[in-house]
Amino acid sequence: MTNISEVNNISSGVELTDGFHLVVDALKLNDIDTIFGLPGIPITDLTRMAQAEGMRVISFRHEQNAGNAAAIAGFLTQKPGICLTVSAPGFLNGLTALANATTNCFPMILISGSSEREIVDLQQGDYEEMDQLAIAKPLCKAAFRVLHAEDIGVGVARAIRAAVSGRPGGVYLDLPARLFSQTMDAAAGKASLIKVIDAAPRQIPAKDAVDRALGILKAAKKPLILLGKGAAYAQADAEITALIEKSGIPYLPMSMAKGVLPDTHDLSAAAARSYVLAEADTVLLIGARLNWLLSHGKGKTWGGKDSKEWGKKKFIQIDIAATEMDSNVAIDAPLVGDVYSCVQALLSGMGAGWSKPPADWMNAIEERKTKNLSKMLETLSQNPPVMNFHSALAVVRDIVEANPDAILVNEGANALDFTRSIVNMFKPRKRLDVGTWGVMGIGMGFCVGAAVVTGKPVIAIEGDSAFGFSGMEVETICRYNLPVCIVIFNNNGVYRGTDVNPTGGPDVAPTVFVKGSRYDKMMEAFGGVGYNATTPAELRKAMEESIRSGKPTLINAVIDETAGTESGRITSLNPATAAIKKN
Ligand code: OXT
Ligand code: ADP
Ligand code: MG
Repeated sequence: MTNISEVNNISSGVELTDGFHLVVDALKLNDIDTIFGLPGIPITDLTRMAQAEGMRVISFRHEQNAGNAAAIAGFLTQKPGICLTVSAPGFLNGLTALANATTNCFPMILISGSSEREIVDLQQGDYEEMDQLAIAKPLCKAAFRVLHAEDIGVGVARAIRAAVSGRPGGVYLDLPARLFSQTMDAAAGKASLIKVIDAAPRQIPAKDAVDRALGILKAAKKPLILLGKGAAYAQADAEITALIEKSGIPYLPMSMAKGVLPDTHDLSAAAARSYVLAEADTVLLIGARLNWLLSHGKGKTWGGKDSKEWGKKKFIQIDIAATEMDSNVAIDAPLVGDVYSCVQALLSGMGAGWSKPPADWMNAIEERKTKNLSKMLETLSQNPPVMNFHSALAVVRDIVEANPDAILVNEGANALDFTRSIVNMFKPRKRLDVGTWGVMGIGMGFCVGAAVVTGKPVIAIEGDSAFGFSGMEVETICRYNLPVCIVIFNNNGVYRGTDVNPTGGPDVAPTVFVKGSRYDKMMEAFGGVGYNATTPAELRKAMEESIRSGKPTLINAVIDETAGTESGRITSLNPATAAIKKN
């Protein structure tokens, strides 16, 4: 490790600091106390020094998982999560997480060591040479490079502000190897650091925009509120609850907004999703985008006669990004500002005499809900001879209800979609999943990030394919002794385990894995607890024991390999299925 006191000895009485220390000091000054990363040239000493200076340094087996941990830490805390990687290959491994964070509006900073500019720019072949700044730029909100120790404070401050202000997202900070060993006068170094004041300033909506939104909402006969993960991120839980309860408007939570209000709330229309989307005449979007997950705000999902029709509904949209407005359909009342301020403004503008939505709208929703909920209860009460998604999730649903503070991480296709609709969430920011891209591989990174920054138990419901993308991090989970209970829905493959090679050749079908795999043994290899569960009763016992003990646990839940459908609930996006539907 570089020793600053050695430098100081030679330097005739002037106390010096160096790039390593300035980076750590700049982060600490801004209350950033955790780094998720993977050591190596040129940042190994940075990880050591950060730990020596009291920061938590969580070391991973692959940078993508460290990046995902940082991203979800950002989502949960509103502080940018830090991912630290080595140059070129480590940087590239972290880039998927950086791009995913940006897409999902999670604040994170990918800090990467890099090779020397002079050699990179002349392409002279440095160790792990790559023009990282140029590569990162299109994949994040902002990218900065620091060349001089005295600029580290500015670089870190700009990265923090860029990550959390406005629409949150990923930021890249490029630190060439030579920067770390640069020295400067310690007092001047300290004075060069910046404590960022009000990193994410409130953005108050204009009064005329609020009045316009209220006018439209008041005239609605069939209003609906849609909560997205921007609403969850905003930590405006009490204000959103007050708005929904005061207005009496039914709401739909997007996947990661489940739990902003408890899923069992009377005004939740989740169990009548198709009905309310098609029938509502006015929709208030709060921190949700009209992207593919909402069929772009048009077509049959929204009551249109074909896939193109739009314009039948009035949209009010709360979003911090003005450019989000009209991205898919016309927004009748854009409300640009932060969720907290916009919801507060609506609430105070509503006054005392706000009338609740017409009874026939509420009754029609209630009727659909009751029908769907009782259908669901009936399905969940069945106990088929081979455990399937439903009989396993009936157990998970009970365990999550009994442990409302636990965080649920979820990925897969069927394992994702069934969990989303079956498992109720009771508190905000407790459901973390594949997000806007539907990306596999967030699983173990999210588990580690969530456990580390919240200290709460984590339950991960993982498809067997999904788990494979980040599975090696079970060692990380064991190493830090995190209270993570991973349940693998093992149906022997991607979507199902039943596909066959049509040629009869020796290779199995592309979607099929080794049958009867025992993922629980992976956890045991690192000192964690493994279970193999073939019945709901075994699954329940294992999950209860895991939550009780808080020990790293992996439960291999054996699921009927015929039970899944192609791509889960998004079969229609498969090009072949889409072509069949079209013809
Ligand atoms: O109203 P209707 O009647 O329609 O009913 C709805 C609700 O009203 C009702 N509902 C309820 N009923 C009763 N009670 C309650 N509480 C209740 N709540 C709701 O239920 C229905 C459905 O409600 P839902 O779910 O809200 O609505 P819907 O219509 O599904 O919503 C639409 C969407 C689009 C919002 C929703 O479907 C959604 O969020 N989808 C996300 C889908 C997604 O992102 N999927 C992941 C990607 S799939 C694929 O890409 C995969 N890959 C490729 C790959 C990826 N992704 N990434 C990378 C890096 N590489 C490759 C791979 C490899 S998945 C995958 C692995 C799959 O295999 P696994 O082994 O991991 O998983 P298994 O499939 O389990 O084997
Ligand atoms: P979902 O997938 O749940 O629908 P999206 O990720 O598509 O959610 O949308 C989240 C939206 O929330 C983004 O458009 C983002 O700009 C917005 N957003 C994020 N944080 C805030 C905030 N504090 N205030 C207002 N809007 C926000
Ligand atoms: Mg599977």
